[in-house]
Amino acid sequence: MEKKGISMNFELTASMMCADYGNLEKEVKNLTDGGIDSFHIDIMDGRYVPNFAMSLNDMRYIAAVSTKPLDVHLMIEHPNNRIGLFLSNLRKGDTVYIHPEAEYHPSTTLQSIINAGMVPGIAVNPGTSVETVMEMLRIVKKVLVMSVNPGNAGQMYLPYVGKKITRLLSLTEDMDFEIYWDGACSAEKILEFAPKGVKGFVLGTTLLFGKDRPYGETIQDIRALKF
Ligand code: S6P
Ligand code: MG
Repeated sequence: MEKKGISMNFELTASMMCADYGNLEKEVKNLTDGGIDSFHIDIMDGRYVPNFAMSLNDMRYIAAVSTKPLDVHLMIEHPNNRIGLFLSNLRKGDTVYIHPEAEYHPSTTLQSIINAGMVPGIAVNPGTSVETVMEMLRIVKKVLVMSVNPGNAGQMYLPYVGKKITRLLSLTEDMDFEIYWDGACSAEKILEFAPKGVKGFVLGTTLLFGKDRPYGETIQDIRALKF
């Protein structure tokens, strides 16, 4: 049964760093046909996080072959130095998340995202407190709560993040942002957190990729979850 005021129309976004790069266009098509809502693009610079997953050209390619919105997660140092490269290759309405710790003046970067017509977001690391990002909650439309440390797919869920989600959810009553989940997303987590008000979930290796199962079936099963 749905809780009052809480919509079960949660969004599902595909973590494209987990996709098959030998068949990227087909992956985009299969996910689109399977009913995914958007494509999550994990951009890494090997400095802010100890990995290189996707980069500008990967994002550009997926933007070119997809009709669904992009959800760009910038895990790079000083995104403001290069934000124009990303914004000029996106469509209005796409989302861009920055990590506030990676920037001297994150509000300046967020303003550039807003000015370009994109949806501004912040990604909040497991070890980052709500207090640290409080003022930015007044600027952004989306908060991507990391339930794993950023850098890799296939990690374990960090249970202490649950309390932060509860705290952020209480703040949405007075502020204009939605909460999204990134990291180790399972059906159990969707069952637990969608009714509480988490608006969307990034699907990676835990639930969607590498399962030898059509994406559409998995997505259909998630949408058919009984709350
Ligand atoms: C991690 C990245 C995430 C992962 C996602 C993968 O740095 O931001 O978006 O790609 O967590 O999902 P899973 O289920 O493999 O953890
Ligand atoms: Mg991500």
